[in-house]
Amino acid sequence: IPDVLVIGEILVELSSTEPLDAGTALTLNFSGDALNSAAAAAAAGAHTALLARVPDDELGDRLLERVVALGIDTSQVLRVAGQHGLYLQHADPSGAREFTYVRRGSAGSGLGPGDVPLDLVAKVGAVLASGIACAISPLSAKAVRVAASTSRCFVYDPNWRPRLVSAVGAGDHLRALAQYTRLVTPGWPHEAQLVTDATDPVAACAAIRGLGVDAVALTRGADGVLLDDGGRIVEVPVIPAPVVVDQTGAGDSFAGTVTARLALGDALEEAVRLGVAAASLSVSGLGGTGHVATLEETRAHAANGTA
Ligand code: KDG
Repeated sequence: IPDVLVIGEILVELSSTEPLDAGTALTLNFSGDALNSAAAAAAAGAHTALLARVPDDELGDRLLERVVALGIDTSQVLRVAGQHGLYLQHADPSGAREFTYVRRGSAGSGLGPGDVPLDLVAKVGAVLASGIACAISPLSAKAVRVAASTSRCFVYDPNWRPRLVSAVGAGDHLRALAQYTRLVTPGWPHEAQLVTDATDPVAACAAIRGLGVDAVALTRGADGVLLDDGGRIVEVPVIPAPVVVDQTGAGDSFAGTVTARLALGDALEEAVRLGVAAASLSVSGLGGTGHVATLEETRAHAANGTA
């Protein structure tokens, strides 16, 4: 039985640090928030499985080789006919990072409630899913809901992507899952404010708990994480990144690491500290899984952060 089950779509990633144009060189990799967070969970020491639909073609074979190389259990991956979901990670004309998706109707977005192995879901230590899995199709959103309601410890990362879902839609997904959620990890302010008008982070956490969530880890960029565990508030400072190449997947690394450590029995505050450290190390590689720190590296980095 895995410690952690991550639900979502694994994407083909084509990345460049340049704006897109004819002739732009792109690097092929595999990513998607579910893969990024599963990789982090596996690296954090948890037996981690991915529940995902993957096209039954040669590119799908290469994708799964990468999943296995990241230490992830593929026994819950379903091979199906269909197209890959793809995203281009590139710069916009101002140089800021941008994602362009080619994923509507993808095989991965066809994951449905009937694909969820309920017996297994009830037994795994924790289940992690994100707002992206809810945004890609109503069917996939239902699969997440069924898994959340069956899991003993459901972690939800809102991961709001305006190019995939409106603010109203993203807020509705969070509200629908709140009653099943042990921990939610919204970014401040945009993701938290999907469901609350609060302009103060502590008040926002209280409002989100009011929806039925047990604990909130509000990620505030350079201001660190504000953890509200049933009303007990803890500030967890960021740990400066030793090398910054690309922020993609940092939030996924945080969510995956925290979920893994919770499933393995760490106290929530300790899990969050390790999540912060793993996210800080993850930005040293290009793309969603460009650098996945080992638990040893993460622990050492966390210790530096508190020294
Ligand atoms: O968090 C990083 C993800 O956004 C990236 O890997 C692509 O999964 C992705 C998405 O749907 O945006």
